[in-house]
Amino acid sequence: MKILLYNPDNGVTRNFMPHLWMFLLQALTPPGHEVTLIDGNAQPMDEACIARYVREHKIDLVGIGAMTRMIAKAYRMADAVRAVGVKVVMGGPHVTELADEALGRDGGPRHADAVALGEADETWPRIVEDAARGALKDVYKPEDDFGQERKPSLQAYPEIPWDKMKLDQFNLLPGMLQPLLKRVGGGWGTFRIVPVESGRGCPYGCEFCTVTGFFGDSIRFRTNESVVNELLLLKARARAEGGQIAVFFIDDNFAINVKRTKSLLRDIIAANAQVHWVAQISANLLRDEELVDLIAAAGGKWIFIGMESIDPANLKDVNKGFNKPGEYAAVLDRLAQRNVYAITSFIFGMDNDTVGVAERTLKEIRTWPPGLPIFGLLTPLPATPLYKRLEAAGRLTRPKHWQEFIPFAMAHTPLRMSIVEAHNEVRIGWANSYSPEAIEKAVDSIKPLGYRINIFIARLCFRGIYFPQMGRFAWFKTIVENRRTILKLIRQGFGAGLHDSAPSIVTEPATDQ
Ligand code: B12
Ligand code: SF4
Repeated sequence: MKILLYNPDNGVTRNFMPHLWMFLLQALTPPGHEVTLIDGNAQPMDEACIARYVREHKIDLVGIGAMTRMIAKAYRMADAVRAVGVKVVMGGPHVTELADEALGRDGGPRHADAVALGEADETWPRIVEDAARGALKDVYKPEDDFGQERKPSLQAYPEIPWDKMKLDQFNLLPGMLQPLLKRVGGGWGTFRIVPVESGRGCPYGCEFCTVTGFFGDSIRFRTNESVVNELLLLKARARAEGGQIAVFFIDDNFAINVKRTKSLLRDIIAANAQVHWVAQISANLLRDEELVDLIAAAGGKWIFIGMESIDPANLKDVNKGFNKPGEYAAVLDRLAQRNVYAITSFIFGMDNDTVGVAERTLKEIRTWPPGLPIFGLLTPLPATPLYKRLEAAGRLTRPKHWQEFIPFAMAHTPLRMSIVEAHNEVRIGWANSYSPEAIEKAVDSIKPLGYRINIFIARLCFRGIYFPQMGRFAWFKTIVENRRTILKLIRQGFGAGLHDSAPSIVTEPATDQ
């Protein structure tokens, strides 16, 4: 069979990173089938386009995966594929929670021929074989022989053939500059951010989060050896093509078992498998100095921290009382001392938030080392405890908000301010953190040129999460607005020599330490 795995675009940002599920399912496809991957964020497609693609390439089966926010687009694309007579299987967190919606059993139209519930590592080969025999079932569940839910062990993790895969659609650098960039520093002809997982599951059960329900509260890990080998493969590919690769460890809490994380980091260092990487780690686990030393030595550059709020009452409300706002500054300082910076994520519209929450949060942020603050709104995702609580209290204003996705819009009424006020707080957060003045201040607070460039580029990219930056004109305008900072960097670059200004992502440590 010819199989197409398709991930719809999120309609807001061009994703900076492809989705792991596609690569994983491709690697788990039984032999004898041809699998093509299309990420709508890198290759935008509409309904007519996917229908044409499927016809022209004689595709026999289409697999679509989507988060809640892209599900409306996913359904439209699935409808277009089914209209040309090709079967569609859907998977991922949204259809796992609302399988009846995808299968048209809730009174709405049917969008998928089959739905894969939960983790599909073990069910995917069965789905492919059933589809090849023309015997696709409606629902595939990860179960053992006794009908008990079964979470795949990650001990025998498939080898994703990163060295052979076509990754052209995921190069983040503009095509016309590639020949020139190939010769800069350690080679910048390509730059890709690749998702790698080292484990799954999180026991913390925060009220708004899908993860504990979906992946379970027991944590499973890959072997250190399999993770290290994957990093070595990625590193070798980047070198071979005169480019750079950075890794996003997509584990929900990369240091959930500190002992195991330390052992993985030690193995990465011992194998010289360092690439620059980002990982998500909760603040409470970053108290450990030795862990932070190892993170820095193993290539960690950015840590995503779900801070959510600086108000302990809010954190308690959403079952995230293990976050202690009083220690945020110390945690960020500990990282910054090792040139590791943080992506700090905040949620506004929580039950104890009042007007002014953005300014109160920004006041704290200004006292911290520079990072990448991001601001969102409390969102009731289907099947989360938050959804159930708000539904029971009659507070959902758009109970099926995913059917008409609106970025940065609430779907319920906060308790101590209005929806419009909550939206305004988010706008204040973004506008203040990503103004040309704020970006200049963040860059100026760091000395080494490589890190200054790093934070500047990262800030420009993150700005686009809230302020649409699609298209050349939007980028041109952003660059003109930030010309003062750009000129400062250029001046420092010429002072330091061109090679010092191009830190290599593949080799460690960065050139300008
Ligand atoms: C990495 C990640 C991101 C990345 C982007 C995604 C990317 N390019 O990889 C970043 C950091 C940008 C991100 C952002 C956001 N994310 Co996110 N993210 C994740 C994370 C941590 C890992 C995803 C992953 O690769 N998992 C590992 C793979 C193997 O699992 P999987 O994708 O679920 O796939 C398995 C199954 O679902 C199934 N499957 C999936 N698709 C398909 C398709 C078919 C055909 C089949 C058969 C099976 C199948 O098989 C796979 C193997 O078992 C997950 C949490 C998690 N642990 O999954 C959250 C998660 C997906 N994100 C979530 C959310 C809410 C967001 C944001 C909306 C947060 C925000 N408020 O801004 C944004 C929006 C992103 C956007 N731009 O649209 C939610 C989604 C919940 C939901 N119901 O939709 C999750 C589950 C976390 C949570 N807190 O609940 N995210
Ligand atoms: S710590 Fe993160 S992944 Fe774990 S339940 Fe809370 S929000 Fe979800």
